[in-house]
Amino acid sequence: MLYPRETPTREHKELSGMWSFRADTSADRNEGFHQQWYMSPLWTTGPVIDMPVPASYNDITQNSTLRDFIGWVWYEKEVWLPRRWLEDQDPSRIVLRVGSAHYYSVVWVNGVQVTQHEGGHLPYEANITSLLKGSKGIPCRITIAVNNTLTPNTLPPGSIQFMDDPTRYPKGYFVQNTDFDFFNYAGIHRPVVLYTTPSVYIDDITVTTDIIGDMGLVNYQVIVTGSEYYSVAVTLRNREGQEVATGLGSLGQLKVTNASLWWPYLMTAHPGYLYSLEVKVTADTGSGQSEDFYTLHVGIRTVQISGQQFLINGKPFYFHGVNKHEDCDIRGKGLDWPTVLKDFNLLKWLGANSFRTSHYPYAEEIMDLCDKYGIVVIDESPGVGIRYAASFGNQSLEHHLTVMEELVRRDKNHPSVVMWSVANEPSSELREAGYYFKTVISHTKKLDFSRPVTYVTNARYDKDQGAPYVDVICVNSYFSWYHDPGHLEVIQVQLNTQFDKWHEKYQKPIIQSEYGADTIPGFHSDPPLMFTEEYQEAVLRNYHSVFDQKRKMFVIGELIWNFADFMTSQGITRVIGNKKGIFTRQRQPKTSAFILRDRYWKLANETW
Ligand code: GCB
Repeated sequence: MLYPRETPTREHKELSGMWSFRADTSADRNEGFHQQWYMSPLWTTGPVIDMPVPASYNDITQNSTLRDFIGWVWYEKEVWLPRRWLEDQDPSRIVLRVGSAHYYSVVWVNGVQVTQHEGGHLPYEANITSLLKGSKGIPCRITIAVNNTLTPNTLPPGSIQFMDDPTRYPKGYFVQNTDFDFFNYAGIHRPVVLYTTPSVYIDDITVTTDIIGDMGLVNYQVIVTGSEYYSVAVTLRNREGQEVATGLGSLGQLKVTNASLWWPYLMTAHPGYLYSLEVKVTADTGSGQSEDFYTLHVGIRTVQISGQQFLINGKPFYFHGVNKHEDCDIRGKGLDWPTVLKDFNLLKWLGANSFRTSHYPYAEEIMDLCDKYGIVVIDESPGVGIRYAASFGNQSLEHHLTVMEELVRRDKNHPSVVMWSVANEPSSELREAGYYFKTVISHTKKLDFSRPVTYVTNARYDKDQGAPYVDVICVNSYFSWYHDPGHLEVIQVQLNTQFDKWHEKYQKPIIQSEYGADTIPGFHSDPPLMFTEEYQEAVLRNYHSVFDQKRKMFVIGELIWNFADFMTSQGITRVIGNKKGIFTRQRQPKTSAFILRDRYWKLANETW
């Protein structure tokens, strides 16, 4: 599914801003469907409030019921479309696209259901042309019902627990259980847009690249929908807009002499070099000629695992970066440009060359910036907290395969994406996990042969059932925190053992995909005590000294947990969220940020 870009043949109407909103607080959370709230303006069904889109709804009001709400919420917006979109003789398609809404969505336009979608982190769209053509003068009323309930078969999984004891809980009381450590923010998290395409249109483009000597090869495939009679012409332009290669036909290879390669941040003075691939489709529609035009950024680079090394453009790449979350005050997981840019500026300041999209796919707008700035990405699916036995069953597996299809379809053309991660910390020691991960990983490799695939484990090296199928071992460990809390002196021996055992068994490159310690900014103690800035610093230094012994051998990366403090559900181990950030939730540095900055810049200078 192509990102909706404005081009000479495509128009775009962004629907960000204020929407009408109503949570269905009825006992069975189903009044909206019974009473068909989509049939008339939402305000006619009962009280509505204003709600910004994109944003999580949870932290927008002062109402704790809405903050912790589980069930259907209803969004509605009325928009006028440009008259030329609606004229009968105009053959363009009108598409409604939602960047993401967590978790289930059902969408109506003027009371007619146009689509539904399961999954909270990937886009979906509906062709609504036939509903609107000829409807001169009628506003377009878009209703989106969104439900955040997680079950053993959703991704991430969860379970609803009813509390039936009337002496302890009010009637009908239930809670949402999950096995992941971030707040289950919900709502319409990414932009909603209406866009047009011609009736014969570019449906998909797939690009893979290769390098031979100083020549870059760009293999492309264009899928056109709407007619069998069309021609495809492609032009590749450099940053200056000069044409560097052209091709005809929907499948082909472009050769770029003296190619400027896409390099990660800090591996060259000009990271993130992007060409622009212009795709033009001309079709005979019977009533005349139609043309569609789309441009796609292309980074020429290769990714390869060779022995114990991870190579980008044939050079060993060491991941020195972070794990992130889409998380911020007030807007929760809603796309927020100031936060996005601040985060990229902090990554650059830190000298971080990479991050993992822990624990779900991030906004497409963020992926575009990774391409542009040369930030390398391990692109993770929402497969976090797969810890219920039922979550390894066929229904879950089928859904996981579908999610991987949607994720690869969305992100396959990003040069910044160098590896897929299909899950984080599943119960991979369970017998069922072997078949499950073998299937998900081989499916992902069939979808994209050009990138390695992994998942992130915290199981023991001799218990993990999925490790035989991954290309890179990604291990999380929290020595002196969850294990032997307070005992900094065990870190080095335990970490050495961890690396050596995994390596002995699998002979694969290893990334330390999480390590860290909760830290309340401003808490100090020397000698270090848990939760102080000194303790976080000491944990980091102990881990780093082992990384330094092993990184010339088979350790190919270190990703701190976490870039910034983030919100979690309430619990006795979380003091207003997870505090393992090296930045606060407001993006101010703790002492550890300076430690890592020093280290990452040294690593960058030493390696290249
Ligand atoms: C982990 C999880 C991450 C948690 C982190 C922690 O292993 O992968 O989601 O937030 O530990 O701080 O507990």
